[in-house]
Amino acid sequence: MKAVLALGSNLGNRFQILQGAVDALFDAPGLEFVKASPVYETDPVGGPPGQDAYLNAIVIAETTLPPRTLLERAQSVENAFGRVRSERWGPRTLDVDLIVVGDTVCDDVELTLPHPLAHERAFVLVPWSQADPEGAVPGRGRVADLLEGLDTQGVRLRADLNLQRPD
Ligand code: A4P
Ligand code: MG
Repeated sequence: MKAVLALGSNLGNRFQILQGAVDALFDAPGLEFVKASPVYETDPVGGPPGQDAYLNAIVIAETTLPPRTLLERAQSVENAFGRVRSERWGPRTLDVDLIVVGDTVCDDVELTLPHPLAHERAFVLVPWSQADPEGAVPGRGRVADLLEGLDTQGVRLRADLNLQRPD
């Protein structure tokens, strides 16, 4: 199955954290790296006022893992980077969200797929459209079409930062 993962960081050495997350995510069987998007600097959406800007990127992968197992992998990588869960949408060293996993549709509190807000978030859709111009959110439509209705001003390319394939 194709899996689309969204990475975000707005605390600490943000780029180093994103690259470390890419390395850690693929450091075990069941998940194969396909492509990383460019890195974007993005205005925070939601959360407390005065948060610093995020770095966001999308990673495309192939997986044989059940979505739950993939979520556990994502959460253990978050934890490894010192993620402290305090405030919803608050600042974080690392956030790893599953955006889509194949055509899985599920609606649990613990795992909602496709990600319930991905289709309206420019900080997800802009990098995703660069990594995979044919990408689509099951039930919502093509990424390129979803982007048409969105304000993308708060999402700025950081051409100086490029994620490398996992080591
Ligand atoms: N969960 C359910 N579905 C999923 C999924 N598809 N992927 C559950 C990942 N997790 C999922 O998430 C809370 C719970 O969601 C988890 O326990 C998991 O079981 P969390 O990461 O602990 O908390 P959170 O991230 O603070 O809350 P939430 O609602 O997940 O927020 P989001 O949607 O992750 O948004 N602005 C910019 N510019 N860039 C960002 O990256 N990120 C957020 C966080 C807000 N604003 C942002 C950005
Ligand atoms: Mg999250």
